[in-house]
Amino acid sequence: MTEIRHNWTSEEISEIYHSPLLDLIYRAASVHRENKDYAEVQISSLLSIKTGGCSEDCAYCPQAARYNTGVDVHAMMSVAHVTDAAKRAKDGGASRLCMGAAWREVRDNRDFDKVIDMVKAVNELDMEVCCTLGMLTESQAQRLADAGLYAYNHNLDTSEDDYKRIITTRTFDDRLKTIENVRKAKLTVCSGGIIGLGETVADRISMLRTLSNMPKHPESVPVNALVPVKGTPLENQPRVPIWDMVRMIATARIIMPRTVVRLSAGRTEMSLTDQALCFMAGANSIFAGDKLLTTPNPAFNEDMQMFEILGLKPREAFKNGRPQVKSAEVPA
Ligand code: SAM
Ligand code: DTB
Ligand code: SF4
Repeated sequence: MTEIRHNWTSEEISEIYHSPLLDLIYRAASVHRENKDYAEVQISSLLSIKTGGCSEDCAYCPQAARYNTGVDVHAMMSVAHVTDAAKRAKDGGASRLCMGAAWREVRDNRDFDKVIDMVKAVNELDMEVCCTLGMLTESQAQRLADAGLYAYNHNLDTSEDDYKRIITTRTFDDRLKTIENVRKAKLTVCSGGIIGLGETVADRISMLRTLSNMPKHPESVPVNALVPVKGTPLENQPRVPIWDMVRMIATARIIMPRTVVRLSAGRTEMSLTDQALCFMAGANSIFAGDKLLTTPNPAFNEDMQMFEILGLKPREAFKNGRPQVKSAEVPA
């Protein structure tokens, strides 16, 4: 079994990232095959529960209020709407629902109470529930955990050095602090980044180093390819070459051997062959359903055809155990 390490150096990660592509894929695939369930792919479905109008200035994001992206701004969705969407996602093969809100941070108000009700309702459907709501305090993380949340997504997006170029309205340390709060509440951590923002390869390596040197590796690491959206400062960024995506996924797989590595945004621009390479390189999760948060994604049935061709199968929910729901938060 590959040893789990938390002391990777930049040189070591860089050497892995830059190794000849086929050697890199072979090594990552070998690490991946130590996992007896290597042919299983965890499927998450995304749902934007509060869309647009965000106060932050993330240069990639169509939901930042300050950019003219034409995104349909929506207030909080109803719990009934979330339940319907979750049922549809489950029927489509998803084991996890990830609810996203265009918030800078969670506030202790009625909207957060509603999110708590959504978490309970989706948990009742026997699906893993994930949220991505921006910054969180420790007590907010605990409240989500008590309601039955399974995972919290909070991406680093890029390296510490590159962070200010992409986002000025919060710091890299703010990000790390929230991840710490999520860990304190014993939730599982989903944290990764985006490639194609105009970062250097050294930035990618630095971000991977931060993730792999956390006291506990994130249980899932999404690797997103930038979806350039008109109206954002990064609208004219060139598409990332598939080889960069493969290198990121393979490197993540090698340095975080037991982590679920998610082939995330950007799949509509990838062929089946491109995606097959990513799975070979150790990706074992996707976002499925025809929409990410605001941008298109392949439809469930297309992905099921891809799974059929590649001999992959969806992973069932709660393979690694269920979250504890506190009696005070048990749904009525
Ligand atoms: N507002 C919360 C936050 O920023 O943490 C949660 C929602 S935010 C949309 C979640 C993540 O989506 C971001 O951290 C970023 O990694 C990803 N994302 C947003 N826009 C993207 C784009 N155009 N292309 C790729 N990934 C994107
Ligand atoms: C993640 O790493 N990628 C997802 C999810 N976590 C929240 C979001 C991708 C968003 C792509 C742009 C959009 O659809 O708005
Ligand atoms: Fe807001 Fe999140 Fe988009 Fe940044 S990534 S603008 S915080 S919704």
